[in-house]
Amino acid sequence: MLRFLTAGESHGRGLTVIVDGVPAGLALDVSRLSALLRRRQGGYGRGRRMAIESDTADVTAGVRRGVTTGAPLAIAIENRDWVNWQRTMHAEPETPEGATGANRAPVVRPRPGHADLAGAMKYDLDDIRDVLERASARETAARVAAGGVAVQILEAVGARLTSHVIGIGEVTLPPDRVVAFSDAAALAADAPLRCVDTDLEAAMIARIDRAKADGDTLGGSFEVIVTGLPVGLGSYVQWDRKLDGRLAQAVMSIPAIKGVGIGIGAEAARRPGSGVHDEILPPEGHGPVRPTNRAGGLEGGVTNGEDVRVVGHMKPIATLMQPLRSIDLTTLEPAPAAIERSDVCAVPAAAVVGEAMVAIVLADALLERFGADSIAQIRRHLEATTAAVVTRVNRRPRV
Ligand code: EPS
Repeated sequence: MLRFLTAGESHGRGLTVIVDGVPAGLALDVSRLSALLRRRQGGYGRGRRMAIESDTADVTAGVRRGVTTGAPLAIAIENRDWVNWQRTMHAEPETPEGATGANRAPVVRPRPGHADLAGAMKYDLDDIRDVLERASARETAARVAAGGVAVQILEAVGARLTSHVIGIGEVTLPPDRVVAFSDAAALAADAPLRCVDTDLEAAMIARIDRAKADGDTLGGSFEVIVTGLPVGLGSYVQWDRKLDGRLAQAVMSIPAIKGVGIGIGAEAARRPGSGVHDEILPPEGHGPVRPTNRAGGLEGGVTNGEDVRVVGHMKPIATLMQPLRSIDLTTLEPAPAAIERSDVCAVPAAAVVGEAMVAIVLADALLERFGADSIAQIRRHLEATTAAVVTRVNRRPRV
C-alpha cells in the first residue's frame, strides 16, 4: 500500500525519495520532516560531516496547497558536502568545467564490518568508493523523510510515536525497566543521547569519549514506542502478513542493525510462560485490560491495542580510527583498513531512523486494513470498525 524508494550517494548531489501510496487529504507539515532530519543529524558521538550538512526536505511532487493529492510524493535532500566532492563524484565521463573539491584516490583497503569487501566482489568494482557511497548511512536521511510522512498518516488516526536510547555499549538501562511512552516522548529532541535516565546518559557520554580516545566505535540499543494504534493491524494467517515479521525486516534493514526485539524480545526465551504472557482482565471502557505489555502490542502478528514496542540493536560503526587488519585489494598484501571520516557512535540517529521504518510499516498496515485512498475514507472505516469491536467485546457475558 505504502512504499518508498531512495536514490543518492553520500557525497553526490543529494538524496531523493519517492513515497507512493500516500492517501489524499493529508495536511502535510513539511517543516516537521525537516525537524526529523535535523534530529537524525544529532546525538552525542557524531562526526564532522553533520557539522557540514543542514538537511532539509524539499517536497517537489504529490502535495498541493499543503495537502496530499493521492499522487506519489517526491522529496529531495541536498548534500551540502557535494561542493567538496564534485571532482571525485561527477556523473559525467570527464571532470566538468568548474567542478570543485579534490579528485580523491581510489579506496582499496576494505573495512571489516562494512559493505566494502562483499560489495566490491559482488559488483566487480576496483574502487571501494562505489560501494561505500551507497552503503553509507547517509541514505537513512531519505528514509527519515519518508517515515515523517508515515508518522503524519498515523497521527491522522490518533496514533503517536516516539523513541529512546536504551544503551550504549555495555552501559544500559536494566533489562526489566519499562519506559513509559510519555517519558520517552518528553525527552528533548536535542538531548545528547535521548536516554530517560540522566545519570546513565552521563555514563554513556563518558563511555563514548573513552571509545573515541581509543580510536574505537560503539553500538547500542534503542526502543521505538507507538501508542494509540487500532486493534487488528497485520494478520496471523500468512507468514508475510505477520506484523512482527514485517517490523523486524524493516528495522533490520537499517545499516548496522544486527538484532530486533518486539516487547521484551530475546528476554522471553529466558523466562517461564507465567513471566512472559500478558494476562487478560475484564474490559474497562474500550477493551479488555492487560496489566502488562511484554508482548509489545503484538500477539499472533496482530496489533492488540497495547503500545507497539520495537527494539533495535546496533553494532559499532565499521570505520575505526585505530584500523583493524585488512588487505590492499590491488596487491592482496596485508594493510590496515581504510579510514574514512565517520562517527564514534550513531545510536541516537539510528533511533530516529527506527521511528521512520516502524512508522512506514505501521502506516502500510493501517492503509491495508482501513483503505488507502483518502484520510477521510480511513477515518470512516476506522470509526465503524472500532464501534463494532467495542460492541462485540462489551456484549460478551461475564462468567
Ligand atoms: C552519515 C554520513 C557519513 C558518515 C556516517 C553517517 O558522512 P561522511 O562519510 O561524509 O562522514 O558521517 O556514515 C557512516 C558511518 C557510514 O558508515 O556510512 C549520515 O548522514 O548519517
